[in-house]
Amino acid sequence: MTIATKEQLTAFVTETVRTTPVTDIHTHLFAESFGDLLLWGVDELLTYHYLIAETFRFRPDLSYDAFWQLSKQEQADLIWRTLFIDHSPYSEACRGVVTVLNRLGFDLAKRDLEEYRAYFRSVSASDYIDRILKLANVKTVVMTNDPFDAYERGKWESGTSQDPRFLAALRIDPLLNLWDSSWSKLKEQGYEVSADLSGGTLAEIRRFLKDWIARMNPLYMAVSLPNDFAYPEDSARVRIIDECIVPVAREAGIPFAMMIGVKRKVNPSLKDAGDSLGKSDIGAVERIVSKYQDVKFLVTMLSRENQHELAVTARKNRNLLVFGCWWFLNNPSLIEEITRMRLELLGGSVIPQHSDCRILDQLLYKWDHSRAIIGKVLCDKYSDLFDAGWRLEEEEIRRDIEDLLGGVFWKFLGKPDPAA
Ligand code: RAT
Ligand code: ZN
Repeated sequence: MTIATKEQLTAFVTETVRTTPVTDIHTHLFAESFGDLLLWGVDELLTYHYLIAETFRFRPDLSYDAFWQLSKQEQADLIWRTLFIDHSPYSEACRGVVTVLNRLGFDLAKRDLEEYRAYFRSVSASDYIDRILKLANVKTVVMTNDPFDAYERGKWESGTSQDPRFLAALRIDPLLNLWDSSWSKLKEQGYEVSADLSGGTLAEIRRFLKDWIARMNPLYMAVSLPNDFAYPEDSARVRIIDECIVPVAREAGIPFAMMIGVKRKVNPSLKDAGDSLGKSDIGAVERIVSKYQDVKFLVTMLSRENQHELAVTARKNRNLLVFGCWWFLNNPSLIEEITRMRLELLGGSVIPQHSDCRILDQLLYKWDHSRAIIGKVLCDKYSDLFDAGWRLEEEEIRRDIEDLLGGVFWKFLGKPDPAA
């Protein structure tokens, strides 16, 4: 049906963005078969590392050691009191908890953590996964799977049962960022490698990657890279990219995802909450994607300053697909600005958002909040088109939104959407 008025347009776009199921292309969630690797529930929500960093800002009296010695529930109590009772929870990470509790139907007026806890004790992981995926309207979740993590490796080796809603991504940070120590971990796994990359080391790294690709069937290989990532460069990282990652990505026909701009452990006392960001050299991205035009690259960058040049670089290289508003960018003001700019430069050839959820329940807020912004930006874009005289069919808008919330990803992979 053709949309006749702007009111109809806004209502249709908003409703379609709200109800279209999502493929969430980067999370830290796990299927139920991974056991306690899957985090969920109110204590996990409250001890999310984003909230730990915010708590310490209000508590100059609290020593890092004292905090880390508390049990999870005690940490959650302290965070709840500091960020939700002693202050109003309007930071994005805090608002997220409020959205989740609200969407689960809890009485927010009571602010009674014990009541929320009682519900989580009463529900099974399997029922809760069903409930959250349904409520969040997420059809597929891409995990982050680390073969350098002995605990997770154990899960894969014992043959995890497959839940088609959870798909793998092979994460290889230690290989590219910590070769000095990770080579010995490969050796322990039976690969004949040496620290100086001599002899058959590069071939053995390729064998390691292919073995894990065979085991996990990942949709892509991924790494987070520091803000001073350079390419080309005389380093173990770049040799491994050129001689292992790229040829294996090409052969397996899967993309290489680069998440660029992290400064790890600027405050080690904060543990996972102690990472920061820095501006990166877009030239490194430009050079690698244009050198390997037959390889697909998914790229997201962490600093706001890199966003415009990243979108322009994607205009020049169709093997580069920009994705998500990552981590410190996952805030309403920045999502809106970045999404607007990307749609203006790239049309719909972009993945506007991923959730980066570490806790299952967060799917509710990360997607609710992002959908609202994506919907708002799209309303503006279609409305500008309307003013320019273009008339849209409902079916065309539905197609565009399905693409933004997953279709673009699957087409880039060259695979059918398994949940379609
Ligand atoms: O967003 C986050 O939770 C970060 O801690 C990181 O996990 C980041 O997203 C990453 O994948 O390295
Ligand atoms: Zn992540």
